[in-house]
Amino acid sequence: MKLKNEELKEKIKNFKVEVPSWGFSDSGTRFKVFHIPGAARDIFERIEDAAQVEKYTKAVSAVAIHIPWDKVDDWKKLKGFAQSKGLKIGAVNPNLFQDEDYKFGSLTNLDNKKRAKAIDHVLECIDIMKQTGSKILSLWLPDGTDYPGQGDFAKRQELLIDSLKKIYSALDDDMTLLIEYKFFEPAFYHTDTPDWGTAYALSKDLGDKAKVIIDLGHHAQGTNIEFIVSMLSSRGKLGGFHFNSRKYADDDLTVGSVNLYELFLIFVELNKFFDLSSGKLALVIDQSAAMKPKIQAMIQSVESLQIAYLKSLLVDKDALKEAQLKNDIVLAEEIIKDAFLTDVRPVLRKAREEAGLDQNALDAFIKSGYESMVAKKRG
Ligand code: RM4
Ligand code: MN
Ligand code: MN
Repeated sequence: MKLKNEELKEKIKNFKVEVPSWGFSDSGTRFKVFHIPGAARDIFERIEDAAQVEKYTKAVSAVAIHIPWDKVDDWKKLKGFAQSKGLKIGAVNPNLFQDEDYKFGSLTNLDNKKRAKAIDHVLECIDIMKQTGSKILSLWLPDGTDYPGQGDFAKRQELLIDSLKKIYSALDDDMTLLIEYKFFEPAFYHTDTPDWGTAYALSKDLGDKAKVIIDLGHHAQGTNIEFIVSMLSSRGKLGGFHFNSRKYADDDLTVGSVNLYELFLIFVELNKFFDLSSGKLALVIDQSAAMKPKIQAMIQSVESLQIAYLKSLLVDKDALKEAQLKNDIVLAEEIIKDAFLTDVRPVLRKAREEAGLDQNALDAFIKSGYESMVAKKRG
């Protein structure tokens, strides 16, 4: 059975994603940071820009923040500011990769003082969650080594789980710790949380409040991410997503720009375990469009997610099941492709219209003149 247009519209109206504060500021590569005129300079401007994405899409649930990049003196005030813009503070992301003391590791550092400093930083992030009403601690660990012999894997894991336990015990019952894995960068020989299996094992050791977050740019080329979704979800350990696109490395390009079919297949798998219109999974965009105008790039990403989601809802599940039972490989694949190749943009436009939005979000935003206004105001 395929979903009717009415059901699709209902689903898409309730489908919300978090946007990253860091996606609205100047960013670059390790070669150069380019300035985009009017790009947000602090968390207040980042929230203002996120509110633009919400204004034209009505698909933004919250703004994920990065500490200390988004640090303010008064967190209650920031929470109120976000609310005044119709937004919430979403996932809080500690930064364990930019302090001199973390050169040889943060949560795995052999030096007790430096390790304690890293733990304290994450505890500070939990305190920020309490003040802003955030329920998600999103932890990416940069720790690793560059050369064989540099570190002892098992010892580092021992220190890591010990640090994580201290962090875990500070979480409120309704908070979730998401562990984000990545197999390279900034370390190149090994990282301490390289893959979903390691993140899964760590989350198992910690308990129910710990889960795994998948970043689409953090796998070796060709990895079947849909399979990872299935493995983690069926074990109750998938906690969220960092959406972006990549061609070669952790490119953080706008969502759906390089491989929309992969994104669609991920949603097909997600739908088996979650109602994505329920807000239960932390769906976060993690991109930094170095060359594109930031808000336009974010609207593009939101739209790609909406399109991939709508297409995934079109898979005829009963027919697929039957084809699988008969081992009719060709038919099974055709059912998947049929959904992917359906143009869902008319449904999206209709849903937008019914929600009082302009049918073309990107166009409406560009024509609004917001970009030239902030370029003048922000200098
Ligand atoms: C990492 C990872 C994290 C993000 C940092 C900036 O590669 O994706 O989620 O916080 O980059
Ligand atoms: Mn990420
Ligand atoms: Mn990344």
